Amino acid sequence: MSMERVQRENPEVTEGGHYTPSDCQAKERVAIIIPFRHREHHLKYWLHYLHPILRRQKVGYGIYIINQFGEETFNRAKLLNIGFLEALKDAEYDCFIFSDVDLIPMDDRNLYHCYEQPRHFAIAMDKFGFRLPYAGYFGGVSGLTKAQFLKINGFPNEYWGWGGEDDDIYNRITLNGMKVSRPDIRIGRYRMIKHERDKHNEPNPQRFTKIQNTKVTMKKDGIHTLRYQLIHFAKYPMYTNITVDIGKPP
Ligand code: UD2
Ligand code: MN
Repeated sequence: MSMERVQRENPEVTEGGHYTPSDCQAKERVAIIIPFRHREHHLKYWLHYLHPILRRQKVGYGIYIINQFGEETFNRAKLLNIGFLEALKDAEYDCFIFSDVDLIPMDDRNLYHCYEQPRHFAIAMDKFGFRLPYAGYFGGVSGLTKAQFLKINGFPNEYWGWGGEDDDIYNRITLNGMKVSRPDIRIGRYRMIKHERDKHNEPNPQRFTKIQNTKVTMKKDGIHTLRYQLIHFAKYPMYTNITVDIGKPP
């Protein structure tokens, strides 16, 4: 796969990775936020598959790659929080879809827009035998309206390394009186591009105790207390790249 090919095959996508259907009025504007570092190869495939799918679904959207600067421990949820704020600075979005860079939906009927309740899209993954691994699973690809996101104070900033942040987000949703909505199990199917665990994203040993305390931590840790430094903002033909320094674990 090459970026040139993706560009050639998606001439309707405008600079920064934006698309608006030409033959209808899209119901909402969707920002797609991807946490990222050193996954250039996956990104090409993700763009290759997703641009045509989203176009067929007639979604009005923009693609935002939130790239963690430096080599400190990776922090997926904090990058997603940054994506929410930065996308809103760029355009008026009503809906935010947070996706791993390696997840490709297999069914066009899994519609990338927002729902009455926070949405979990990636419910049947090849690596889990196309089944939901556990009832409270919220990893991979999820979507919240601006109001739903603000209601839960965004995502936690304090999960460094692999794991737990998705369960914390699930807790925030249920503790705030909302319910996760999901597609039919036959429709929410995904393939994950095979990969090894990245460097500097080791499993977070604190994750088991942290997810027990969401009720307390969600009030003081979230979108309202987000701190980061913008290093670089650039619009490329197929996506917008935002490189950020998010610091390191305490
Ligand atoms: C699972 C979840 C994911 C998240 C993670 C725990 C699935 C399919 N996904 O993913 O949503 O909850 O567990 O944190 O079950 N990334 C980079 N560079 C890095 C590290 C991570 O770009 O060095 C990004 C990338 O978008 C990647 C995502 O973070 O897809 C999640 O990391 P992963 O793919 O290594 O973790 P995985 O597959 O276990
Ligand atoms: Mn993965």
